[in-house]
Order: sequence, then structure tokens, then C-alpha cells
Amino acid sequence: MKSENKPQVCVVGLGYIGLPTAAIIARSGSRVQGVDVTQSVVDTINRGEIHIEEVDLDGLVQGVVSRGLLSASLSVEAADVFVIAVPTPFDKDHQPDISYVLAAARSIAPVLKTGDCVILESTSPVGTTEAIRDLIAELRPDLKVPGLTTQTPDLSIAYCPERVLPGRILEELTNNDRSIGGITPRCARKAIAFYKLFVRGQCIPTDARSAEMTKLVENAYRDVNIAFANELSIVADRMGLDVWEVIRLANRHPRVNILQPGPGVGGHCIAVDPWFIVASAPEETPLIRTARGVNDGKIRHVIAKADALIAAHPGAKIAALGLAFKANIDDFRESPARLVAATLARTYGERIQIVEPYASTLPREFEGTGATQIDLDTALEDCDILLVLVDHDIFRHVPLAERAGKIVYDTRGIWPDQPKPDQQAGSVKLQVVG
Ligand code: SAJ
Repeated sequence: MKSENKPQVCVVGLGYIGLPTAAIIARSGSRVQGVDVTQSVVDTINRGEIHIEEVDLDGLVQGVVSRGLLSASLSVEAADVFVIAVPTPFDKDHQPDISYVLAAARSIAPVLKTGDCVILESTSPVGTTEAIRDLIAELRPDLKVPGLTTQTPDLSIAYCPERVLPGRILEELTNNDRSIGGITPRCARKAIAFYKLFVRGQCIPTDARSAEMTKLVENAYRDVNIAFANELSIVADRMGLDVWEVIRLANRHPRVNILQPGPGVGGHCIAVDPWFIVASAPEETPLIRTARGVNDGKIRHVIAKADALIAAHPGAKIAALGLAFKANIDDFRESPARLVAATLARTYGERIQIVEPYASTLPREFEGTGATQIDLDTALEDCDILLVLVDHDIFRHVPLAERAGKIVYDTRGIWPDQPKPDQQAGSVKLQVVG
């Protein structure tokens, strides 16, 4: 049943962005068809269940599926608005791969009709929305496409990137401002009218290429700033300074806001998107490229430093705290914590014990290493070295009394009250060069 005056919507790609987006559009009263290439994903959603973890998403999906507003399938059917939210990975040379986006556009093309709106949400190199337009023009010569006709076009095509934070997706999908980049101003207006149905934040019109670049710039900005913090942490190690204290003090300056160092940058966005800018302008991006190198180098620095600490304490049992790519989520994609823990597990085997409350089992790369998963209480009782890799709240809240006698390497700065290594009985002063 089509809801009155609401567009019928098709969302292609039901992952971390596509599924919450489809569910929120459905909640606003539109009938939504979700499309995914994986049968098990389609079946799970049609049962009213979810295949990813995200705060409050389970109840929302269950509700809209049971009301008949959201259903999933393997193939695209006719709709009024098409939203593409498929992955855009990069290859081993850091060149973006837009083949999933083009495949999605190809699947939509046969059912397009006059008046439809096609929106790309996937993070994409500049020019991708135009590439979709060109593909549709080629596949559907009967339709007048925007930017390639002097007459009123039959379709609207726009780029509207998401900018939601995993763990806060539903809230941010609704409340964040959006850049809405039309192939033409008319396309942008049409897309804005659609987003206004479910977005409370401002919808700001622009052109498609500027919107594509804006999305990349947002994540590159964060990557560069985290790189600065990570570089400082390596310098502070060399100089025997507490980087957290230095950053805390520097941030008292009214115009300084240094981000937090960590074991490196993970997830599927910030470690990937800057490369899309580098690929488009390799000669003009030394800073963005270097930031990527610094953040990846921080992972190696942490591995070397942890390795030196463990080697200096033969027989000590080590608890690696966390595998997720950031705090309080169960997302282990491109996670520096996971890489650090797995590397140490391969060297130190059963001496390495993993605490990850958000994982029911250890990822595949731990198989055969001898490393085991334990709970936090056991780690605090049994382990001599605590290696903090993720700032989950459950770790942050461990009181000093339960870790005072431990040797701690805190890559996230969650325990500022922990005695410094050279104040700890039996510990060594580390001499690791980044
Ligand atoms: N990190 C640090 N230090 C910090 C902040 C983050 O080391 O001070 C690390 C995290 O531990 C994690 C990585 O950076 O490993 C990325 O985490 P994040 O919370 O900065 O970002 P994501 O990847 O969860 O989501 C980002 C967001 N982009 C920006 O904040 C500019 C989000 O708004 C985007 O929608 C998302 O990428 C995306 O989908 O592109």
C-alpha cells in the first residue's frame, strides 16, 4: 500500500548506512523497498531483524517491517526515489573502486520513469554522480537526463552524502545538516524536498561535485587532525612526556583543540576517504598523504612499544583490552586494536588474552595463535600487563585500586591516574622509537 502523498522509495545497499536510512524513511511514512545482493541480509530484514549492530535500530526495523513500510529483496522494483548506499572501497594502490555504485545504477536504470529522483549517498570520488548520470543516459536513451538536455529533464540526479557517526546513526541521520548536491539546481531542489520528509537538520543545496568533495574533505580533516595527535604521542614517548597532559593543557588555549591520540585510525571511512582526494590530485596532496602515513605508522609504533614491554617481562600474562575500531561499538572493520592484538598473539601466543565485551568470539586471525578471549574481571585478576587498545566505557570505569599493581600501556589515555611506568615496581623505562 502506498502511503498518501509520500514517495515510494528504493534503497540499494542495506549496510551500515543503507539499512538505517531505509528504516528512517519508512518511519516517516514512505513505503520503502530495500535491495541487497546478499540473500541472508534480505531474509533477516524481512523477518524484522537486523544483521548489523546499531543503537535502537532493531526496534525501528522490527516496527517498520511489521507495519509493511519496509521490505527487502534481491532486485530493484519501480519507485519514485532511488537511494544508492553501497560500498566504495579502494584497491591495493589506493585507487577508488566505484564498480558497486555503477552496478547499482545499472540495476536501477531499467525501472526509471519520468519524474524519478536518483540519489547517491555512498562516499565517492568527485565525478561519480556524473558517471551515474552518463551511465543512465547510455542505458535509457528514451529519458532526458539532467545536464545533457536543453529541455526539462525527465529525471533528477543528486549526491547527498551521509555524515553519521557509528553508534549514533539514527540520531545523526535525523538531526545532522546535509549537503545536497544536484547535477543541476533543479535536481538539488527535488532531492531537498525528499530529505525534508525525514531530516530535521538543514538541507543545503550545492552542485554534485562540491558535495562529493565536501564529504571527502570532512573525513580527511579528521584524519589530518588525528595524525597531529598521534605524531605528538610519538614525540612525547621519545621525550618522556605524558602526551595526554600536554594536550589537556594546550586545549585550554581558546583556539586550540587537539584530538586524542590512539593506536591508529580505524573504521571504514576516515582511513579510506582521504585516499580518494589523493587519487584525484596526487601531486597536490602531500599533507593528506602524510597524515595517512602517520596514522598507519602509529599502529606500528604501538606494536613495537607493546612488544618491547612484553619482551621485558618474560612470563607475564597480557590482557589486550578491546578489538573494536573505537569505543562502545561492535564494529571491528579496519581496526588498529585488532591488528595490534593479532600481531602480538602471533608472537606471544597463549600469553595474550583478549577482552572484548562487544565480540562473542575472536576474529579468524586469532585462530591457531593460542590467544584466548577472557572477561574483564578475569583479566584484572590474572593478568600482569594491561594493554588498553579501545576506550570502551567498561574499561574506562575500572578504578585505580583494581589496576594499581599492573603494568599498563594505555594507548587511549583512559586512565590518567595510573602511575607512570618508571614509578611502577618492576617495570622498565621504554626506549621505543616510533
Ligand atoms: N580517533 C582517534 N582520535 C580521535 C578521534 C578518533 O584516534 O580523537 C580514531 C577512532 O578511534 C577510530 C577512528 O579515529 O579508530 C575513526 O573514528 P571517528 O569516531 O573519528 O569516526 P568514524 O569513522 O566512526 O565516523 C566518521 C565521521 N566523520 C567525521 O567525524 C568527520 C562520521 O561523521 C562520518 O559519517 C563517517 O566517518 C563516515 O561514514 O564517513
